[in-house]
Amino acid sequence: MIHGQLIIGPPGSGKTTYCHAMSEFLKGLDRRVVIVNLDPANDFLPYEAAVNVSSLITIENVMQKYKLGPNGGLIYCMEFLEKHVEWLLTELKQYQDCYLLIDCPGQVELYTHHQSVQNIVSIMCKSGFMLSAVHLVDSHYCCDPAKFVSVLLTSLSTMLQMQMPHINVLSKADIIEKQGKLHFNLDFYTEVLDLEELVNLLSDDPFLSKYKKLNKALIELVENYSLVSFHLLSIKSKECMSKVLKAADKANGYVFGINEENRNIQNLLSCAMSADFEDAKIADIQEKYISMNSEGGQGYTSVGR
Ligand SMILES: Nc1nc2c(ncn2[C@@H]2O[C@H](COP(=O)(O)OP(=O)(O)OP(=O)(O)O)[C@@H](O)[C@H]2O)c(=O)[nH]1
Ligand SMILES: [Mg+2]
Repeated sequence: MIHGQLIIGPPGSGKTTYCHAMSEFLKGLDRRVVIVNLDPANDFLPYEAAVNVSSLITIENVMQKYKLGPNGGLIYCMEFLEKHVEWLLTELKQYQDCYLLIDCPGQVELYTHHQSVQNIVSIMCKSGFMLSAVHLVDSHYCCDPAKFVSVLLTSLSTMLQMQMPHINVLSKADIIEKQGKLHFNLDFYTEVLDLEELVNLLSDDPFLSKYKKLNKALIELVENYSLVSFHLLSIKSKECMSKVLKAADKANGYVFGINEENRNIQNLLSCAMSADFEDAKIADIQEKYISMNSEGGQGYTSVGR
Protein backbone atom coordinates (compact mmCIF):
# COMPACT_ATOMS: atom_id res chain seq x y z
CA MET A 1 0.00 0.00 0.00
CA ILE A 2 1.51 3.33 -1.04
CA HIS A 3 0.12 6.53 0.46
CA GLY A 4 0.41 9.95 -1.06
CA GLN A 5 -1.08 13.24 -2.16
CA LEU A 6 -2.25 14.30 -5.61
CA ILE A 7 -1.59 18.03 -5.81
CA ILE A 8 -4.11 19.67 -8.13
CA GLY A 9 -5.49 23.15 -8.75
CA PRO A 10 -5.60 26.11 -11.12
CA PRO A 11 -2.48 27.52 -12.82
CA GLY A 12 -0.09 29.30 -10.49
CA SER A 13 -1.88 28.22 -7.31
CA GLY A 14 1.39 26.93 -5.83
CA LYS A 15 1.34 23.19 -6.61
CA THR A 16 5.00 22.80 -7.57
CA THR A 17 6.14 25.02 -4.69
CA TYR A 18 3.97 23.01 -2.29
CA CYS A 19 5.46 19.69 -3.48
CA HIS A 20 8.95 20.99 -2.86
CA ALA A 21 8.13 22.54 0.53
CA MET A 22 6.10 19.53 1.70
CA SER A 23 8.83 17.09 0.71
CA GLU A 24 11.37 19.08 2.77
CA PHE A 25 8.90 19.21 5.65
CA LEU A 26 8.36 15.45 5.48
CA LYS A 27 12.09 14.76 5.29
CA GLY A 28 12.34 16.78 8.52
CA LEU A 29 9.88 14.29 10.04
CA ASP A 30 12.05 11.40 8.79
CA ARG A 31 9.39 10.26 6.38
CA ARG A 32 10.59 8.68 3.15
CA VAL A 33 9.10 10.83 0.42
CA VAL A 34 9.39 11.13 -3.35
CA ILE A 35 7.96 13.66 -5.77
CA VAL A 36 6.34 12.56 -9.00
CA ASN A 37 6.00 15.16 -11.72
CA LEU A 38 2.92 14.59 -13.89
CA ASP A 39 2.97 18.06 -15.41
CA PRO A 40 4.48 17.85 -18.91
CA ALA A 41 4.61 21.67 -18.97
CA ASN A 42 6.88 21.88 -15.90
CA ASP A 43 10.14 23.03 -17.54
CA PHE A 44 11.83 24.20 -14.36
CA LEU A 45 11.58 21.91 -11.35
CA PRO A 46 12.77 23.20 -7.96
CA TYR A 47 12.86 19.57 -6.76
CA GLU A 48 14.33 16.32 -7.99
CA ALA A 49 11.51 14.25 -9.46
CA ALA A 50 11.76 10.50 -8.80
CA VAL A 51 9.36 9.92 -11.69
CA ASN A 52 8.91 12.51 -14.42
CA VAL A 53 6.22 12.39 -17.10
CA SER A 54 8.65 14.20 -19.41
CA SER A 55 10.44 10.86 -19.86
CA LEU A 56 7.23 9.61 -21.50
CA ILE A 57 5.99 12.69 -23.33
CA THR A 58 6.81 16.39 -23.61
CA ILE A 59 4.38 19.16 -24.38
CA GLU A 60 6.76 20.82 -26.86
CA ASN A 61 6.84 17.69 -29.04
CA VAL A 62 3.08 17.31 -28.89
CA MET A 63 2.43 20.96 -29.79
CA GLN A 64 4.86 20.76 -32.69
CA LYS A 65 3.75 17.41 -34.02
CA TYR A 66 -0.02 17.98 -33.81
CA LYS A 67 -0.03 21.77 -34.21
CA LEU A 68 -1.79 22.24 -30.87
CA GLY A 69 -1.77 25.17 -28.47
CA PRO A 70 -0.63 24.76 -24.84
CA ASN A 71 -4.09 23.80 -23.54
CA GLY A 72 -4.84 21.26 -26.26
CA GLY A 73 -1.28 19.97 -25.92
CA LEU A 74 -1.73 19.37 -22.21
CA ILE A 75 -5.02 17.54 -22.71
CA TYR A 76 -3.32 15.34 -25.34
CA CYS A 77 -0.46 14.57 -22.92
CA MET A 78 -2.83 13.53 -20.13
CA GLU A 79 -4.82 11.33 -22.51
CA PHE A 80 -1.52 9.79 -23.64
CA LEU A 81 -0.51 9.18 -20.03
CA GLU A 82 -3.89 7.54 -19.38
CA LYS A 83 -3.29 5.17 -22.32
CA HIS A 84 0.20 4.41 -20.99
CA VAL A 85 -0.68 4.28 -17.30
CA GLU A 86 1.26 0.98 -17.02
CA TRP A 87 4.42 3.05 -17.55
CA LEU A 88 3.55 5.10 -14.48
CA LEU A 89 2.68 2.07 -12.36
CA THR A 90 5.95 0.36 -13.31
CA GLU A 91 7.99 3.48 -12.50
CA LEU A 92 6.26 3.81 -9.12
CA LYS A 93 6.91 0.17 -8.16
CA GLN A 94 10.43 1.09 -7.01
CA TYR A 95 9.00 3.43 -4.35
CA GLN A 96 6.86 0.97 -2.38
CA ASP A 97 8.08 2.28 0.98
CA CYS A 98 7.77 5.99 0.12
CA TYR A 99 5.10 8.63 0.56
CA LEU A 100 4.20 10.19 -2.82
CA LEU A 101 3.71 13.84 -3.66
CA ILE A 102 2.29 14.01 -7.18
CA ASP A 103 2.65 17.39 -8.89
CA CYS A 104 -0.11 17.86 -11.48
CA PRO A 105 -0.70 20.31 -14.35
CA GLY A 106 -2.54 23.58 -13.74
CA GLN A 107 -5.45 23.27 -16.11
CA VAL A 108 -8.80 23.51 -14.38
CA GLU A 109 -10.83 21.41 -16.85
CA LEU A 110 -8.58 18.43 -16.14
CA TYR A 111 -10.18 18.29 -12.68
CA THR A 112 -13.67 19.67 -13.28
CA HIS A 113 -14.85 17.66 -16.28
CA HIS A 114 -12.10 15.96 -18.35
CA GLN A 115 -11.80 12.23 -17.49
CA SER A 116 -8.10 11.37 -17.92
CA VAL A 117 -6.73 12.42 -14.52
CA GLN A 118 -9.71 10.85 -12.76
CA ASN A 119 -9.20 7.60 -14.72
CA ILE A 120 -5.47 7.53 -13.93
CA VAL A 121 -6.21 8.01 -10.22
CA SER A 122 -8.88 5.35 -10.28
CA ILE A 123 -6.43 2.83 -11.85
CA MET A 124 -3.81 3.77 -9.27
CA CYS A 125 -6.29 3.25 -6.43
CA LYS A 126 -7.19 -0.20 -7.81
CA SER A 127 -3.45 -0.98 -7.84
CA GLY A 128 -3.11 -0.28 -4.11
CA PHE A 129 -2.26 3.44 -4.01
CA MET A 130 -4.05 5.40 -1.32
CA LEU A 131 -4.17 9.02 -2.43
CA SER A 132 -5.82 12.18 -1.21
CA ALA A 133 -6.37 15.13 -3.54
CA VAL A 134 -4.87 18.36 -2.20
CA HIS A 135 -6.66 21.04 -4.19
CA LEU A 136 -4.81 24.36 -4.00
CA VAL A 137 -6.51 27.67 -4.81
CA ASP A 138 -4.86 31.06 -4.51
CA SER A 139 -6.22 32.71 -1.36
CA HIS A 140 -6.27 36.20 -2.89
CA TYR A 141 -9.59 35.23 -4.53
CA CYS A 142 -11.12 35.68 -1.08
CA CYS A 143 -10.74 39.44 -1.48
CA ASP A 144 -13.32 39.53 -4.28
CA PRO A 145 -16.75 38.05 -3.36
CA ALA A 146 -17.57 37.20 -7.01
CA LYS A 147 -14.27 35.37 -7.43
CA PHE A 148 -14.80 33.55 -4.15
CA VAL A 149 -18.12 32.25 -5.48
CA SER A 150 -16.20 30.91 -8.53
CA VAL A 151 -13.66 29.30 -6.21
CA LEU A 152 -16.48 27.58 -4.30
CA LEU A 153 -18.01 26.25 -7.51
CA THR A 154 -14.68 25.08 -8.95
CA SER A 155 -13.80 23.36 -5.69
CA LEU A 156 -17.18 21.65 -5.51
CA SER A 157 -17.08 20.42 -9.12
CA THR A 158 -13.50 19.21 -8.65
CA MET A 159 -14.54 17.23 -5.56
CA LEU A 160 -17.46 15.67 -7.41
CA GLN A 161 -15.44 14.91 -10.53
CA MET A 162 -12.33 13.45 -8.88
CA GLN A 163 -14.30 11.10 -6.60
CA MET A 164 -11.46 10.61 -4.13
CA PRO A 165 -10.57 11.74 -0.59
CA HIS A 166 -10.12 15.46 -0.96
CA ILE A 167 -9.00 18.54 0.93
CA ASN A 168 -9.24 22.12 -0.33
CA VAL A 169 -6.45 24.53 0.50
CA LEU A 170 -6.26 28.31 0.21
CA SER A 171 -2.61 28.82 -0.70
CA LYS A 172 -0.30 31.82 -0.16
CA ALA A 173 -2.08 32.90 3.04
CA ASP A 174 0.92 35.12 3.83
CA ILE A 175 0.00 37.40 0.91
CA ILE A 176 -3.76 36.97 1.06
CA GLU A 177 -4.47 40.69 1.13
CA LYS A 178 -2.00 41.62 -1.58
CA GLN A 179 -4.77 42.35 -4.06
CA GLY A 180 -7.35 43.87 -1.75
CA LYS A 181 -8.92 43.78 1.69
CA LEU A 182 -10.94 40.88 3.02
CA HIS A 183 -14.56 41.65 3.85
CA PHE A 184 -14.80 39.05 6.62
CA ASN A 185 -12.62 37.24 9.11
CA LEU A 186 -10.68 34.29 7.77
CA ASP A 187 -12.95 31.63 9.25
CA PHE A 188 -15.77 32.93 7.06
CA TYR A 189 -13.76 31.72 4.04
CA THR A 190 -12.29 28.55 5.53
CA GLU A 191 -15.50 27.23 7.09
CA VAL A 192 -17.72 28.45 4.22
CA LEU A 193 -20.45 29.56 6.59
CA ASP A 194 -23.43 31.84 6.06
CA LEU A 195 -22.89 32.47 2.36
CA GLU A 196 -26.00 34.67 2.32
CA GLU A 197 -23.58 37.39 3.45
CA LEU A 198 -21.75 37.01 0.14
CA VAL A 199 -24.98 37.47 -1.83
CA ASN A 200 -25.60 40.69 0.06
CA LEU A 201 -22.12 41.94 -0.77
CA LEU A 202 -22.52 41.05 -4.44
CA SER A 203 -25.86 42.84 -4.54
CA ASP A 204 -24.16 46.02 -3.33
CA ASP A 205 -22.14 46.05 -6.55
CA PRO A 206 -24.19 47.93 -9.21
CA PHE A 207 -22.87 45.67 -11.99
CA LEU A 208 -23.50 42.41 -10.15
CA SER A 209 -26.80 43.31 -8.45
CA LYS A 210 -28.76 42.17 -11.52
CA TYR A 211 -27.33 38.66 -11.01
CA LYS A 212 -28.59 38.44 -7.43
CA LYS A 213 -30.94 35.52 -8.16
CA LEU A 214 -28.24 33.63 -10.05
CA ASN A 215 -25.67 34.18 -7.31
CA LYS A 216 -28.18 33.13 -4.66
CA ALA A 217 -28.93 29.93 -6.58
CA LEU A 218 -25.20 29.15 -7.02
CA ILE A 219 -24.52 29.72 -3.36
CA GLU A 220 -27.47 27.55 -2.35
CA LEU A 221 -26.04 24.79 -4.53
CA VAL A 222 -22.72 24.96 -2.66
CA GLU A 223 -24.54 25.03 0.70
CA ASN A 224 -26.82 22.11 -0.21
CA TYR A 225 -23.87 19.85 -0.97
CA SER A 226 -22.20 20.97 2.26
CA LEU A 227 -18.85 19.58 1.09
CA VAL A 228 -16.60 22.58 0.59
CA SER A 229 -14.33 23.97 3.28
CA PHE A 230 -10.71 25.08 3.20
CA HIS A 231 -7.42 24.81 5.05
CA LEU A 232 -5.11 27.79 5.01
CA LEU A 233 -1.56 27.42 3.83
CA SER A 234 1.54 29.47 3.66
CA ILE A 235 4.56 27.35 2.81
CA LYS A 236 6.53 29.64 5.11
CA SER A 237 4.55 28.53 8.17
CA LYS A 238 5.36 25.18 9.80
CA GLU A 239 2.01 25.24 11.61
CA CYS A 240 0.15 25.57 8.30
CA MET A 241 2.22 22.84 6.69
CA SER A 242 1.60 20.53 9.61
CA LYS A 243 -2.14 21.18 9.57
CA VAL A 244 -2.44 20.51 5.84
CA LEU A 245 -0.31 17.36 6.19
CA LYS A 246 -2.52 16.08 9.02
CA ALA A 247 -5.65 16.65 6.93
CA ALA A 248 -4.13 14.96 3.87
CA ASP A 249 -2.83 12.02 5.96
CA LYS A 250 -6.23 11.58 7.52
CA ALA A 251 -7.91 11.67 4.10
CA ASN A 252 -5.58 9.11 2.48
CA GLY A 253 -5.48 6.85 5.53
CA TYR A 254 -1.75 7.23 6.25
CA VAL A 255 -2.57 8.23 9.82
CA PHE A 256 -4.23 4.88 10.45
CA GLY A 257 -1.20 2.88 9.29
CA ILE A 258 1.43 1.45 11.61
CA ASN A 259 4.48 3.59 11.06
CA GLU A 260 7.04 5.35 13.22
CA GLU A 261 5.13 8.65 13.40
CA ASN A 262 1.80 7.08 14.32
CA ARG A 263 2.98 4.60 16.93
CA ASN A 264 1.88 7.01 19.61
CA ILE A 265 -1.80 6.14 20.00
CA GLN A 266 -2.59 9.60 21.30
CA ASN A 267 -1.27 11.19 18.08
CA LEU A 268 -3.33 8.82 16.03
CA LEU A 269 -6.54 9.49 17.93
CA SER A 270 -6.05 13.22 18.03
CA CYS A 271 -5.49 13.33 14.27
CA ALA A 272 -8.40 10.97 13.60
CA MET A 273 -10.75 13.07 15.71
CA SER A 274 -9.29 16.41 14.51
CA ALA A 275 -8.78 17.20 18.18
CA ASP A 276 -6.54 20.16 17.68
CA PHE A 277 -7.32 23.79 18.15
CA GLU A 278 -8.41 24.85 14.68
CA ASP A 279 -9.91 28.15 15.82
CA ALA A 280 -6.72 29.13 17.57
CA LYS A 281 -4.71 28.36 14.44
CA ILE A 282 -6.96 30.39 12.12
CA ALA A 283 -6.83 33.24 14.63
CA ASP A 284 -3.02 33.06 14.63
CA ILE A 285 -2.90 33.36 10.85
CA GLN A 286 -5.45 36.16 10.94
CA GLU A 287 -3.31 38.05 13.42
CA LYS A 288 -0.12 37.40 11.48
CA TYR A 289 -1.15 38.26 7.95
CA ILE A 290 -4.38 40.26 8.04
CA SER A 291 -4.85 43.85 9.00
CA MET A 292 -8.56 43.98 8.23
CA ASN A 293 -10.99 44.74 11.02
CA SER A 294 -9.21 47.79 12.24
CA GLU A 295 -9.54 49.13 8.72
CA GLY A 296 -13.19 48.69 7.92
CA GLY A 297 -13.65 44.92 7.45
CA GLN A 298 -17.14 43.78 8.38
CA GLY A 299 -15.80 41.56 11.13
CA TYR A 300 -18.00 38.56 10.46
CA THR A 301 -16.90 35.59 12.48
CA SER A 302 -18.61 32.27 12.90
CA VAL A 303 -20.41 31.95 16.19
CA GLY A 304 -20.57 29.13 18.71
CA ARG A 305 -17.23 27.61 17.75
N1 LIG B 1 4.14 34.17 -0.77
C1 LIG B 1 3.94 32.91 -1.17
N2 LIG B 1 4.14 32.58 -2.47
C2 LIG B 1 3.91 31.31 -2.85
C3 LIG B 1 3.43 30.31 -1.94
N3 LIG B 1 3.27 29.16 -2.63
C4 LIG B 1 3.61 29.43 -3.91
N4 LIG B 1 4.00 30.70 -4.07
C5 LIG B 1 4.44 31.39 -5.31
O1 LIG B 1 3.42 31.28 -6.30
C6 LIG B 1 4.00 31.23 -7.60
C7 LIG B 1 3.42 30.06 -8.38
O2 LIG B 1 3.85 28.87 -7.75
P1 LIG B 1 3.98 27.48 -8.51
O3 LIG B 1 4.39 26.48 -7.48
O4 LIG B 1 4.79 27.57 -9.72
O5 LIG B 1 2.47 27.24 -8.93
P2 LIG B 1 1.87 26.02 -9.77
O6 LIG B 1 0.49 25.77 -9.25
O7 LIG B 1 2.81 24.85 -9.75
O8 LIG B 1 1.80 26.63 -11.24
P3 LIG B 1 1.51 25.86 -12.61
O9 LIG B 1 2.32 24.59 -12.59
O10 LIG B 1 1.92 26.81 -13.66
O11 LIG B 1 0.04 25.57 -12.63
C8 LIG B 1 5.52 31.14 -7.40
O12 LIG B 1 6.06 32.42 -7.61
C9 LIG B 1 5.66 30.72 -5.94
O13 LIG B 1 6.85 31.20 -5.34
C10 LIG B 1 3.22 30.70 -0.56
O14 LIG B 1 2.79 29.94 0.31
N5 LIG B 1 3.49 32.01 -0.25
MG1 LIG C 1 3.61 23.68 -11.33
